[in-house]
Amino acid sequence: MSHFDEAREHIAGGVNSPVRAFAGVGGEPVFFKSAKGAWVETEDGRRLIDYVGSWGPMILGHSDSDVINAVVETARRGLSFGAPCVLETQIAKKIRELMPSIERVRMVSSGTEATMSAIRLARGHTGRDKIIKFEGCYHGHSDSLLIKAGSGALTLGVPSSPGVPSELAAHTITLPFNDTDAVRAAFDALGEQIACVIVEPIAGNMNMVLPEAGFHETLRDACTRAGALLIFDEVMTGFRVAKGGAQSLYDIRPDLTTLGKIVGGGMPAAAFGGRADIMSSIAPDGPVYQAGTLSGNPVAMAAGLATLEKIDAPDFYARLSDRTQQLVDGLAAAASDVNIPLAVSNAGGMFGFVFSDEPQVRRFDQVAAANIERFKAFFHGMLDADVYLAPSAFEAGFVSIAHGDDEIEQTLAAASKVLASL
Ligand code: KE4
Repeated sequence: MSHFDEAREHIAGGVNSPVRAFAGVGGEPVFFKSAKGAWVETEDGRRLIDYVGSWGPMILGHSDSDVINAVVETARRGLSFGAPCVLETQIAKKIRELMPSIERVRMVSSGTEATMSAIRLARGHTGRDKIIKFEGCYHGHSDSLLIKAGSGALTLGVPSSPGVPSELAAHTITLPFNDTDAVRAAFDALGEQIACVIVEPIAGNMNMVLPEAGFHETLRDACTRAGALLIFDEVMTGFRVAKGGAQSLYDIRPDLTTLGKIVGGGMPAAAFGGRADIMSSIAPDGPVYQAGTLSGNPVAMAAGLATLEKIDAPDFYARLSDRTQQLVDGLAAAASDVNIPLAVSNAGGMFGFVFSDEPQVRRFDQVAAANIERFKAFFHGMLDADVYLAPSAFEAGFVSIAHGDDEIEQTLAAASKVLASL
């Protein structure tokens, strides 16, 4: 019996999060046993170069000794208190130092919780119900965000999952990413009803899609004019694409930011925060309720704080960006050598590649129209060559500071062979 078969006898779908099940690429998922630096060791004794990094948190590489030591030392003093501890204040100060738009922060335990709370806060603070999100962006699995576009551009949303009441879906408007005309039309039609816009400032859940020039400025200006809040969902991009996240790359000051992944250093921790006047609406200061037994858990705070302190090192992002650029340039060259159309993108330690004829993908429909079967074959060819990529054509990839020349060269050598075989 395989690990997956046994897991399926006890765990729904055999996994605790759907993307891990390899449904997007076929075959059985790889079971990890341990990980160090850029490498993971599987239950069947293989060593793989890892470009998923737990979907983003492992920017230092797996099992960073300083993070592990911080976790162990903190755990020895107690796993959870349900009472304030200074570690929570220390990481809050560090987050604010790295992201000045965040004047007050609230720690939570997952990105879903962060975005769900930020949406409720935006609705409570503005007294409005409607929200705008973008096609291809994922913000976790809370009801208001599991919504896809209705039949028309401005018709209100429909659930993208059973279990989401249609009445709730009706308050979510889904627009095409990078479509500034659609944004303006939505605000012209519904501006005073809109509580917020939530956006992945660099989209990482439809592979990787960069914003076009002017897109974020249009969002910022439309929200300001209408009295709506701009929420940057930086769960993935925060501390990943730059020390100050995507908001520092595009020089945009969102009203609220959500964080996850790296902020927890691999432990269950996430956050939302932003303008002090808005955050004052959150309980206990304000009427918008939000809570969590393990919010600010000391062991998770220790992992996150140790991580944020290490990424704040001189030239950390210059080195990380160079490594990622080396990877995507190599992938593009290898595909070009065998006349396979491949659109690549990267920012900081995040990258994407789409088997598309488009030189750059800018919208979800372009990613959906790409050659998914070719992606699946590439994924498995690379896995056979001991390179672990995200098991879905709709996910981004992640490079850690522990990925060195050897790992990149081994990856590109494998890619050349696999691409030539497609
Ligand atoms: P979590 O609830 O999974 O911690 O975070 C939700 C979330 C929110 N916002 C963005 C931009 C995200 O990318 C995510 C979660 N990302 C996925 C990978 N694309 C997590 C992997 C999974 O679902 O297992």
